[in-house]
Amino acid sequence: MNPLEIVKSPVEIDPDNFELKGSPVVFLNRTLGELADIFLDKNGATLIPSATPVYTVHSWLPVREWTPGGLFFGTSTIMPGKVGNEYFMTKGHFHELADRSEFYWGIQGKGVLILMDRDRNTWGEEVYPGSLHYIGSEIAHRLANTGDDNLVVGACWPSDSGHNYEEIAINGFSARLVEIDGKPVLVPQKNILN
Ligand code: PAN
Ligand code: ZN
Repeated sequence: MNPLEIVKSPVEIDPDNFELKGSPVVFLNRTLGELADIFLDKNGATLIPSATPVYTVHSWLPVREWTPGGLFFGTSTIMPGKVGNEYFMTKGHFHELADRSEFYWGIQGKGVLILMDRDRNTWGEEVYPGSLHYIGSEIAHRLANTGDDNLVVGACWPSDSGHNYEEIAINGFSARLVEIDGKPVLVPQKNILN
């Protein structure tokens, strides 16, 4: 950059679909085939084509991962849908440096941000356009789409957070977000496991 020059930022949010445009942007598409294990109803998952996109993430990583003091930015789009009566959702994770926090904010659609602390207490925050969410230290987080349209959520997290997916892959969250009588309800996992 030249002194006194006014330039455009290399990355911007597309106002039509909220995806990130520019460079460098990392794009991730998570299909049902690779996520089937996270849903309770394994049989229900086989009834949906495995190539069905469940969510996409566009991320701008302006610095190398693990750089202390930097920030990453992403927009996640969770598609509408259910496996059995469980809403389409993200894998969910603790951060690998588990004290690293994160902001989420609702941009489009409706859903629930599912949060779980280290004592395995799980609760949710409603996500809607304009909702703002501070995900504190040592809190696992997962997004679920409870609406009929795409749920789009912005996120900003420290560049030295990392992602610990393993713990959730093994132990899950202690509650699942399912539709009961047309409404989203967090149901303790032990009560719905066979
Ligand atoms: C988000 C998430 C994104 C996808 O950017 O990574 O919503 O969810 P999973 O990573 O759980 O698949 C974030 O929380 N970053 O830290
Ligand atoms: Zn995170």
